[in-house]
Amino acid sequence: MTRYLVTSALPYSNGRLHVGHIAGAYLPADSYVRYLRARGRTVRFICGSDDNGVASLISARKENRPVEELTRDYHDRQAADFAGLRIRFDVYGGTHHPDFVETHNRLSQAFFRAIPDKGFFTKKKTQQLYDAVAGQFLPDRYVKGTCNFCGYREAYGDQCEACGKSIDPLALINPVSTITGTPPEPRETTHWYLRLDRFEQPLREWLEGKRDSWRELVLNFSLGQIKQGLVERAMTRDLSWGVPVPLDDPDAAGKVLYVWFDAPIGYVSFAAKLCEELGEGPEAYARWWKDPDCRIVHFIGEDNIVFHAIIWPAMLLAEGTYQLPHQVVANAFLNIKFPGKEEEKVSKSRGAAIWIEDYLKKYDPDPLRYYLTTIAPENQRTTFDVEDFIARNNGELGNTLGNFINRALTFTVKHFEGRVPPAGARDQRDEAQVAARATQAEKVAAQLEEFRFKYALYEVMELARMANRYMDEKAPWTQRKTDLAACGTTLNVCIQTIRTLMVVMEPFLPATAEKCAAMLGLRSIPMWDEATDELPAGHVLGEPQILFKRLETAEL
Ligand code: B3M
Ligand code: ZN
Repeated sequence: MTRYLVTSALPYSNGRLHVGHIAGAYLPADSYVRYLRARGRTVRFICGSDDNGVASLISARKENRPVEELTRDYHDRQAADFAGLRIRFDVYGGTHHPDFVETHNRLSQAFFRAIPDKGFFTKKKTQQLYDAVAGQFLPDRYVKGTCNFCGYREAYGDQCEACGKSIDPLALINPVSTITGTPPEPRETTHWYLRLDRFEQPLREWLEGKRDSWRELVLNFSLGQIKQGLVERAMTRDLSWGVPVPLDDPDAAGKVLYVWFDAPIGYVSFAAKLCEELGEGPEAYARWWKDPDCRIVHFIGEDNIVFHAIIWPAMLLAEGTYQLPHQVVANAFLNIKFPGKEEEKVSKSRGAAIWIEDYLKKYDPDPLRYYLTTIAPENQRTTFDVEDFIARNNGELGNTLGNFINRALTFTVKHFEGRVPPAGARDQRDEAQVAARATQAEKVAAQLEEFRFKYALYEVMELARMANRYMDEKAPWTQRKTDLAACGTTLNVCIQTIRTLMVVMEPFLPATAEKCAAMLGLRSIPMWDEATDELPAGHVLGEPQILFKRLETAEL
C-alpha cells in the first residue's frame, strides 16, 4: 500500500508567520494529511525551521543577539502558531536546532559528498563583492546599486525590479552593501557549482510526465526555466553559519553549504530523526525517501517553485539514491485588504499583514482555516479581505453550517430527550437527503485527491446548504405538532447528516469537527469510509454548543 511523506516548506526562523505563509504551504498540507489519515493511509508529515543562511545572520545582527538564540526563539514561536492553528506535523525540526543539527549536518554532508565523484560539481574561482566592514561576502540580495541595463537606482544584485533582467552583482553601478551601507569591493573566492545543465533533459521528461497531475503554476514556470536553459549554480557560501562544506580541500575551509542546498535536506533529516525517535533505527528514513511505495508530496509558496521543481530534483538526481517528488503543490501569494483601504501586497515594513500570533490571541483557528481555504490562491494571487472574512464567518460558518447543526441538535435534545429518534418511514425527500451525504463525501474526496482544496470545501458547504434546505422544507417544528414520527424521521436524517458533515469537515475545520463529535456523543471522529454510517436510534447525544462566534468589523 502506498505511503505518503508530506512536507511543508521550512519557514525561515528569523521572523513571524502571517496569513500568507499559512495559506501557501501549511494549511493545505495539513488538510491533505488529515484527509489521508481519515482514509487510513500511512503518512508522515514533516516540517521544521530553516535556520541557516544569511537571512538569519542579518536578522540576528539587526536584533543584536546571537543567531542561535534568534533562530531558536522564532522556531518556538512559529511552532506555537502552527499548534494554535491545529496544523499538526509529526515532527517539527530545525536545521540548526540543537536536537536536530547533528543529524541534519551528517545527512547534508553525506549528500554533498556524493556529488563531486559523479562529476556534477564544478569548482570555480570567481570575483564576488565583499563587505569589508561586515567582514563577509555579500549574497546577491544584499547588494544594491544602479541597474547596468536600465539605470534604475534601487536594483538588487540578483534582479532588477524595473526592467526584470537578471543582474551580475559585479556589473551593478555604484554598489552598496545593504548590511552596512558601505561600498563593497570585489574579492576572489572559490565555490562548488551544481551542473544544472546536465539535468535539463531528465528534468524536462520528468515534468512532462506530470502534465495531468500538477498545477499549471508549477509546470509552466519550471518548464519555462528549462527552456531558457539551466546554468550551474553555486552550492557553497562564504559564511560562518550553516553546514560546513565537508571536503578535504583547503579551498573549502570556512565555507558552508548554500542554504537552499541544506534546507530541503531538512525534509530528510527531520524524517530521519523522527524514525530514530520511533525506534526504527538510523537508516529507516530510506524506507520513505528511497522506496517507490512512498509518495513524496511537497507543499510550497510560489517563490519556492524553482527550488522544489528544478534544483532539489537535480540535487536528488545528482546524489543518485533518492527518489523524486511525486507532487509539488504550490500556491500563489495573498494580497491583503483592510477596511477602508486599498488592496495591497503583504508587507512587514508597512504593517500590511495579519500575524498569526495576533490572530490567535483572540480568535479560534477554524474561522481562519475556513477563510484561507475559501480564498486559497491555488492558481493566482487572491485577496485576504478582512470584511469578507467577517462576512463569511458570520454567514457561511455561522448561519449555514453552525446554525443547521445547532438547530437540529437543540431541537432533538429538547423534544426527543437528547436521543437519536428512530429513522421511521423515510419518504423520497428524506432518502434524497440521506443519499446526498454519500454523493457529497465522494465529491469532497475527489477534489482532495486532486489537491483542489477550495472546491473540496465548497462541496462540504454544499452538504450544509442542502441540509438547511431539507430542514426548512420538512419544518420539524410544525411536524412535531401534526406527526411526531415524521418529525423524528426528519431529525434522524439531520443527525445522520451532521455525522457526515463532521467527517468531511475535519480536514478543514478540525476543532469544529471535534466539537461535533462531542455534541453527537461520540468519543472520536469516524474514518472517512464510515462517513455515511448511521447513528442508531436511541443513541445518546451530547450537549449542544455554539460552534462559531459572530465577529464584528470594529473589533477586528
Ligand atoms: N525557507 C521559505 C521561504 O522561502 C524557505 C523554504 C525552504 S523549504 C526547503 O519563505
Ligand atoms: Zn534594470
